[in-house]
Amino acid sequence: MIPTITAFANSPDRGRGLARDMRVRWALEEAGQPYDVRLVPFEDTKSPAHLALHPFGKIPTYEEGDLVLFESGAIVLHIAERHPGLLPTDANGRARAIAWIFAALSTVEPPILELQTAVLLERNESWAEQRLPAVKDRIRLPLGQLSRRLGDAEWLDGAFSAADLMMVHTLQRLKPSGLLDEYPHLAAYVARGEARPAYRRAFEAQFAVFAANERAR
Ligand code: GTB
Repeated sequence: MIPTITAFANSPDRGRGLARDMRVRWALEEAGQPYDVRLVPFEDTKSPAHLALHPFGKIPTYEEGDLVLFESGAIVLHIAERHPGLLPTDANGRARAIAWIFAALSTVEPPILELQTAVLLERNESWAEQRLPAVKDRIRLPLGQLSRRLGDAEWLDGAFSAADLMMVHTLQRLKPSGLLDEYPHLAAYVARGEARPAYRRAFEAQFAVFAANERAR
């Protein structure tokens, strides 16, 4: 059965792969699983039809027959559990990969989101400039720890897995801040992820939406 995912019709990142449908597209490409995409205009994310799929009115969602999923982590894990190549086959390796997925989402990502909030939503506040150094330091702590653990290994724990997919996509958001460049091991790790053919295919597919919008203007 071909799953359908949702993505922004007009992603604010202008097709740079930062919205979270990219994680799902990338996992599906790694799995060799064809998929359909339903584009949702930003203003429709809170429509009753979309809220029926996603209780918080966000993208991505994933529909496969009777199954409807939301949360990019849960969707990627679902895909990884059903296709070979995205999770180790041994039980302990699998458990460790799932731990890294949680680490990406609940340890590394939250301070990165805080920086985005500070830069995008709070930039006009009188205290915005004062707050930034503390926000950046809260990112540097897990980044330094992650960088030391990764060292010059290719991937987090042996072969590439869904854990690397989630971590690479989480770290990518830091690129404009310059923070990633402070950690050469992590910058190289992200570049390795982006060089994967499945990543490239996923990126081109989401960029095509932006390119089509531009042509229609
Ligand atoms: N925890 C959820 C998940 O992982 O699936 C978070 C989903 C989420 O925040 N989705 C965002 C959304 O639908 C899009 S990805 N927002 C609509 C809303 O909140 O009303 C976040 C995102 C959007 C744009 C960029 N960008 O342009 O750079 C980056 C990330």
